[in-house]
Amino acid sequence: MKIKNKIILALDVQEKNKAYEILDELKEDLNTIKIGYPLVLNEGPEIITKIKEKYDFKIITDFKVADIPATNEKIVNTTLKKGADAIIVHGFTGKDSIKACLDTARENNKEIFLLTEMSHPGADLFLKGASEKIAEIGKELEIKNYVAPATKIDRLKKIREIVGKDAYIISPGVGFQGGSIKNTLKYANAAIIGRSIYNSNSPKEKIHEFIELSKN
Ligand code: OMP
Repeated sequence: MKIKNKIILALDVQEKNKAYEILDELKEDLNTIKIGYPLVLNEGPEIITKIKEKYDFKIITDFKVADIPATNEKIVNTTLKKGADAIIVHGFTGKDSIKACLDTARENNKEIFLLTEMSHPGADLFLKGASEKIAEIGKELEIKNYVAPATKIDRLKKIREIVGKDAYIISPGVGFQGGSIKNTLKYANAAIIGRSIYNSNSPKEKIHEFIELSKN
């Protein structure tokens, strides 16, 4: 997955017209977007197919899949068949649940992103201890793609060390949650950015600011 400008837009708006407005504005600056519950629960899962047909974006669906293997398989299969290119999967549920997602994605010729550690402060209570183990399971299963936090650079660095230089890490928490794009891109391949862009008066200017900041 080659991510243009190393930025993935987290399109957490809820109305499809708002989503289209932002995508129209940013279609030259991006080639990858992330959509999840906020938009899909409001507009229905067909929104994945509609965006895929209307635009040229790679779509990562953020459903943070976290169930038993049999249920995970159904969630991943349905999502990918709607047109998503990849799906984000929680790691804390363990190896069998992760593997069910990975196998289903492979059957569809698509990908999973394994979420190792979360970006918000509350995640430290449980996920801090687990994230290294989750990354190790990912490595064991030969998972290529990971999600790790831009708000906790030491943790992002540690996860990069475990998954290795060839793994693909995308990192949320830049901007609104306080993470810096420049520091994040030292260890991650791309930054996931939502509110700072879609809530801005000029999403286009904002994204160009991030692109500049990532270089300087
Ligand atoms: P902003 O904080 O608005 O830039 O959005 C960040 C996006 O990344 C949202 O869609 C979150 O749901 C998502 N996210 C996190 O913020 N933290 C995580 O640890 C994991 C994710 C994610 O899996 O994408």
